Amino acid sequence: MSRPWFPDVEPIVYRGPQSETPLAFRWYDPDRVVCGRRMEEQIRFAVAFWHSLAWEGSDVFGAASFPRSWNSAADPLAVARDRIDAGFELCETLGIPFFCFHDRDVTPDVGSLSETNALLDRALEHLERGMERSGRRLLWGTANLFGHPRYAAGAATNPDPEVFAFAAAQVKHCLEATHRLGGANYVLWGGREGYETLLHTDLRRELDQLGRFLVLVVEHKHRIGFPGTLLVEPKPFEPTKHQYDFDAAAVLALLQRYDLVGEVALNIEVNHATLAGHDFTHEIAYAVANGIFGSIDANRGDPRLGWDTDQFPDDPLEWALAWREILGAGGMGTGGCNFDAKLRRQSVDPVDLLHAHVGGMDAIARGLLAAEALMADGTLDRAVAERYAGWEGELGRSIRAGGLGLPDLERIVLERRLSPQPRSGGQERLENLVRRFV
Ligand code: XUL
Ligand code: CO
Repeated sequence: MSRPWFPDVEPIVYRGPQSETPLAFRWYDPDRVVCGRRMEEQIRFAVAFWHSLAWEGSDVFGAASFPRSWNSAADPLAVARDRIDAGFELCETLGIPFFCFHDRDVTPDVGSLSETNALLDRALEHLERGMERSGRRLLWGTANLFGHPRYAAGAATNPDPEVFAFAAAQVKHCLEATHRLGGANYVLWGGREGYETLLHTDLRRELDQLGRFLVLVVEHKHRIGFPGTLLVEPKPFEPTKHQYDFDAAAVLALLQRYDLVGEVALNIEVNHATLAGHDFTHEIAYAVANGIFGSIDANRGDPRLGWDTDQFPDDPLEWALAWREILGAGGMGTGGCNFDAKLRRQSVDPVDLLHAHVGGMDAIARGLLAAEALMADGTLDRAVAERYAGWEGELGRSIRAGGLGLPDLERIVLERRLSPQPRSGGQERLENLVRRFV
């Protein structure tokens, strides 16, 4: 290892729920088998290059507040190498197996596309060597199609086809880089794919542009033989007022309309779900129910602030319910839990990154253990099965099979003098039950 970016910190290990050591795991125990897989393989944690390495604490009101030695070199390639080394040191200290990056988290835009790509490729050689040495893997890569002013009016949905072309060229390069690095997935977050006002927006045209763009990415994935999963990450607003990829349901509609079901799945982010007015678990359940669950961006919002605060996860109950859906669907597949989460601006020390990840990892691991116990207990699943039991009976089965029309159903009600009575949903009883496991 080059030099220690996180000095005086030993690799963080599991010490159990009673431990009082601040930098230790109380719940995340990578080798413990949960629902048939080691916890590390079940959760598949990833460090996000943008929030944890590139970002230095700036916000819309103020400048960078974090001194980050790995970002201080004069030359962009030297910054990239230091940043990458710091990233692997962060992953190794935390025992996190994966990382995620945008092309522009590694190297900046330096003018022409060919110069920008050449610089990125040189930095990625260093990344590749670091992966080999450290055994860390790429959960996903993505192209930043929102930072540069050229994308102010969107990338795929820009009124200027030259911007569409530029974005397509950028994604081509980034998808190929992700493939070369053995990435498990490739993510498309809509960024500025939305609008501020309909006064200057042709919504129908922009939707078609977005559909076309996604089709081109799918085509190229097959052209180069990328075996990973393509993921779209829904978000309701921010940076635009209204994003076309609002939530899981809106993205499913896009996939259906542009014939992309089966080609693209979802990267669901906690804070994006809550901004869309949904529980995180709802978005997961909706994706699972429609066969498009892919991966997770782990974070949380603040219920009092209506924006994307991207705080580290802290609620095992929320995660227990999410895990119940994910485990029910057979697990993460190629996906994982990427910490799309950032420090608060006053947490200026590099060691704050370690505390943040430790807390987030423990919350998610504790939720996983709770979900396992809840499912093993079986009471909750039995309560759900019982609630729908009628649908397994003669009437329910006939309706589901599609053999009965409205006149048939009318006849059944009249002949059998049906008078269905309300039954308790038992919500409070079930809430108490779930709390026993968290
Ligand atoms: C923005 C966001 C992005 C995506 C990747 O809110 O979540 O970081 O995850 O572009
Ligand atoms: Co995200």
